[in-house]
Amino acid sequence: MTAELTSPVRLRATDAPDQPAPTEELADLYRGFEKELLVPLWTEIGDLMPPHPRSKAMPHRWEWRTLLTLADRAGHLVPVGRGGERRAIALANPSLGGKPYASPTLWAAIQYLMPGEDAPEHRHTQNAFRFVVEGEGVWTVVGRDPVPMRRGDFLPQAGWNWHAHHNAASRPMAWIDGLDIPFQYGTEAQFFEFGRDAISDEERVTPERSRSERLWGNPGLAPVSRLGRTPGTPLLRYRWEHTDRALQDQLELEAQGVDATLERGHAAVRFTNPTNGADVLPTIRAEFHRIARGADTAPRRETGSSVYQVFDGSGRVTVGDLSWTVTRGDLFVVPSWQPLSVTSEASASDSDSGALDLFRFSDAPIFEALNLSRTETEETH
Ligand code: 1HN
Repeated sequence: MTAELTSPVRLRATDAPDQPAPTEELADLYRGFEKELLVPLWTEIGDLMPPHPRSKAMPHRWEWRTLLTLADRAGHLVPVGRGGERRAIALANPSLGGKPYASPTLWAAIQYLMPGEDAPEHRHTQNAFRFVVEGEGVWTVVGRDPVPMRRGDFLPQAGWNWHAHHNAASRPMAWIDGLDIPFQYGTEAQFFEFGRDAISDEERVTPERSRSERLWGNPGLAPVSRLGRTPGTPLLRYRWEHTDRALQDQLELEAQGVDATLERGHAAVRFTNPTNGADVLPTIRAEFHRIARGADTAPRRETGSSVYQVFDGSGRVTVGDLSWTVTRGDLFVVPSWQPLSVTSEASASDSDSGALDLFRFSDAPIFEALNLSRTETEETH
């Protein structure tokens, strides 16, 4: 607590109604508050109870090409191993004081693994996922189950699961990691443990399907003996071929006019836990959005923050007062209650469909669980 916060100067600067004229007696009262580590509400209420969310984070975009170049340099200069654990380079929101936080609740990083490299085994209470924009050849070993990672795959991993990564390919590989690190930092309830220094030979194979996929990856079917046992999703890999087909099917159904609930030119799917249809992780929601060529989305804002990555295509994104063109791999953050709108603008280098494909993750499960979830859409369509 600083003197500034409790001094009469600060009080006079506020709009607090019906304040007495400053006197020596009043100044003495405020010195008394400060000495006893007390803060009167009437000097603070505007900041403590704003009329609507005012995020400390700001909208920002990071260009994938720049991240990839720096990650590759790190790959050649900085080893990965015990202690540092991961060659992960976090997005630091420009208004969060240099902390490695994309938003007040979410961590997002590019992770880079050189050919033949291992990232050692550990576990932590933080919930995590990987999303792959390019490359293949890495598998992640979660609870001794080797899970291949390929472009477009989404790999959630609930807290307290052992995990390590290995790059079996002849080329470096990059992907993004999302974790609830900033949120858990605030809870002061985190735990972390080192695992084995090396994974076993049996884990150094790349099966076409992981054990997790064989148990949980058959649509609409759950192994009876395993129901109701995991806090997050037991399915460790959501394959691109399924996501892509679901999006394509939605867009086609909408274009055919046979389903009036679908949004025009905008397909959206949520990654869900096959045991209960809930979010994949207790604190993180993950979705995939496809905006058809030339389509746009109405400005929309919600409580809680999101990070997006462009998977394919190009477009224009507006968040609050800021606007950027985005292309494959670029990441941007949408702070709480800042309106977001997106326009798909195909460029010559984009894939045939000209659609803008966006991977999104957010802290929505936290806000929904606490009854703090609110959404507003500007109806311009
Ligand atoms: C972690 O375990 C991973 O397993 C990525 O790939 C990023 C950031 C902080 C702490 C642990 C991973 C992480 C992390």
